[in-house]
Amino acid sequence: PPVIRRADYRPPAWLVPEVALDFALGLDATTVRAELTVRRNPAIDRAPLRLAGDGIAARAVTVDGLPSNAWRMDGADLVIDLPGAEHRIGIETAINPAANSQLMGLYASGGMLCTQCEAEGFRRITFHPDRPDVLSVYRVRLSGDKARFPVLLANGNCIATGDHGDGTHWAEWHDPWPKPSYLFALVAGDLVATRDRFTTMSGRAVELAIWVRPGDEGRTAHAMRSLIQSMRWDEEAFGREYDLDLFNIVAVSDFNMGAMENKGLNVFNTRYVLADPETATDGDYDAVEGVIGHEYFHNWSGNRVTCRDWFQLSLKEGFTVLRDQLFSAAMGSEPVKRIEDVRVLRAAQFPEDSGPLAHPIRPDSYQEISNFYTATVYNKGAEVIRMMRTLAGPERFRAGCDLYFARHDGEAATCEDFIRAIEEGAGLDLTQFRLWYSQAGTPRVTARLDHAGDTATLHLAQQVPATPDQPSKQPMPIPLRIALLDRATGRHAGEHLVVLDTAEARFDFPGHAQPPVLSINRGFSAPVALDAGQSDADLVFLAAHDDDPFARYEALQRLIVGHLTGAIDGTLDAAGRQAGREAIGGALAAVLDDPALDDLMRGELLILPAESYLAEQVAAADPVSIRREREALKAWLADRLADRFLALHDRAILVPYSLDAAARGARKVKTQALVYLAAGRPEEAARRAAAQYDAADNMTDRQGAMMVLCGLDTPLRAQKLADFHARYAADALVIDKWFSLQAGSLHPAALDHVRALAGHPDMTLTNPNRVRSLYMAFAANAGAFHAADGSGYRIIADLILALDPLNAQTAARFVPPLGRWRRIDPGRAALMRAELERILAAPRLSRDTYEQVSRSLG
Ligand code: DPP
Ligand code: ZN
Repeated sequence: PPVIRRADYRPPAWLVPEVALDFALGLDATTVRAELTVRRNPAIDRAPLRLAGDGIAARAVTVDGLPSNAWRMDGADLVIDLPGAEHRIGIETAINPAANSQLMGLYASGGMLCTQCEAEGFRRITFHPDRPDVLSVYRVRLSGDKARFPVLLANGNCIATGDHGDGTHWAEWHDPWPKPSYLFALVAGDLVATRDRFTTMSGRAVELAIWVRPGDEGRTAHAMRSLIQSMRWDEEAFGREYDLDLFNIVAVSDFNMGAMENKGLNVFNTRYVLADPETATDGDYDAVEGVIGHEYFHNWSGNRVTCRDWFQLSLKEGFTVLRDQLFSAAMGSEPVKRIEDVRVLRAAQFPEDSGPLAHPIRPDSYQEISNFYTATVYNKGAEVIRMMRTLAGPERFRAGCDLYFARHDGEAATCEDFIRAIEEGAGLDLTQFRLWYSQAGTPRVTARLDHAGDTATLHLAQQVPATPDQPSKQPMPIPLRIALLDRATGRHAGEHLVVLDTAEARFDFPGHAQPPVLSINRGFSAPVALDAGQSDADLVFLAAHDDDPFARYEALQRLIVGHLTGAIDGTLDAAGRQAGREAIGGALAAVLDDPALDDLMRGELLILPAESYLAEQVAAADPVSIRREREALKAWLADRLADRFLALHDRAILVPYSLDAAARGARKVKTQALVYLAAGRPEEAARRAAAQYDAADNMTDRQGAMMVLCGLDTPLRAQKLADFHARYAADALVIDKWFSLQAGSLHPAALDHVRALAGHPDMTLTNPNRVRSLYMAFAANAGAFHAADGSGYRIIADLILALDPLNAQTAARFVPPLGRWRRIDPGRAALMRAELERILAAPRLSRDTYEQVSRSLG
């Protein structure tokens, strides 16, 4: 497949100011009549009109209303030689939505029709330039069977409806805002709406509707509340107002992504819309709020200002992730949200950045753009913009954003445009900062604190590791929030922002008669890996006294990571192991006892570093010893702190269900206590988990109890799994949990369970949520996936081969776990490579999977 390069960008030869689409809808036969008004880009002369297609054929072409044969196919492109500067092109195509298993373009899902066009799905509907720098005003006519498709939706406003009198009806939609084709959407089906209204800051009344299948309307309240909060927050925090009279959200069961920000018609994976206490966990509630916010915020950061080309994806995604993170922080606990965001970054993005698929947040080349909807583009992209905000301060950052929106409204912009607007609006020089956009790899920062006389001196050094295609790197500007804590009082005289922008630097801090304790990268001000070489005693001190909640969490994490990596790589002797455990036990006892902590934060502090993060800390990971050492520490802690964990569970189970922070916190620590007890007191844990399961009046408690039981060898495990399945057999999203719980469990036979579940009647390759529920949970379960005989790798490789012809985008998402082979012990690495090579040898591999596998072997 050809390689597309950022450096090769050329402006479009033809613009398409208007698009009119007429759909005669049918599940297995839909006819599309498109009329494009095309205008020659005066800057580029003589180029023919080139329209992209994918798996479609033109039945007829007209030019200025007359049948034409001045067109030809060039590969998948339709090319027309046009004499003038402006023409009207008519094209008729026919598609079969029911046969569209790729879920790109127009497809059928459970009897309804819907679209997904980002990034390049529109060309599966009709021929079009289908590039984000071609913006058009759309007029869309939908007609179809009244009984099958009583609801007909598209972008913008509904301007007319009618009945054909023959059992079919029609609706006409007009979107006044010029948009790129990837934001086009239509939905047709038997849907019911939950409705509300929002009045914008300038007084515009907006009708809100969330469309779901009949029967699901009782589960939309949280999504609607989140939508209204998003609309209000974007006005207050960013001055951004909604711009249509209508905002529609539709929930769809078969969906590759989480959701899609189509103008005025967001299409969502059901899992990010539907929530009620019986079927959704607290984590699900947060995810709904976050994704509703994310897609809504795209209306400005993505739709009003879109991307010039797909290399600029982080322009909208990194920025919008930052916006949704700030929103969720404002709706709940800011420190807890920050800790969660960093945990996701470390679990998903750090491994990407240190592996064969590493790429800058603004990539330089791709074969298939779907492969670049990554944790790097999204989550590291958000961290990079967050650093600009830290450097500027919130007010000046806001001024930069205001300038960006004002300057580029209605345009397709670049990352460079964004940086320049922040530079000018916020008054920053970001010359060197641009390296964050071009260099891949997680910088490693070393910090040492000296003390002499009354001065503390901070020595900092940075190193940016080599990544594919980028063997040598330049130093980047790394903003580090620091504080120097007095050992006697635990206080400090104020925070400093130091910027490390050279390979090495020193910073002097006078006024310290005694050596202070260094608190560094507070709030995770820079997305770096830090080696601060601090003693266990200092880390225990910080875990107890640091006034920055993130830094407090981080001190505890570093204490535990230091101990576990020593245990994993065998550098820890028996005395060191005991001393480390005592230090961690003491720090966690303090966390359990501290009355000033709320339970949400306590629950965060109790979460041990993830296996994937630990694997990042050692040169060649042996997943079995990582699992063994982590579980051994857990068991030791459970034993040492057993009374405290039992008391915590006893206290937490008395708190009645509600969505307030105290009740959510109680639910979090309730299951945390069981997680520890399961390692050290498995029988007690099983008994309590079964009781928690039986008494549960909400999914958080039920799933937490089920998770603990799934990891234990107890007859209660099968018993409660059967009950869970029977209870929720009709609810796909909960059955997804049933698969995930088993595939992700600590049970020694988890791999056998996965093999059996692959043949379960509820398993299907046609629903991405279901596929992910089993196989993603499995691939993330290091103890099972990395079975020494390679059978775990074979399961994932077989899945990729089976899924690739059906749904290439989702299939390719399973390649990265196999691509980690360089960081795994040599025996396993060879088995992982062998599976990648087996995939690569398969005939007719999709571009998506081919690119990921070949890069992974690279
Ligand atoms: N729908 C995906 C997102 O919102 C891609 N734009 O991130
Ligand atoms: Zn997005």
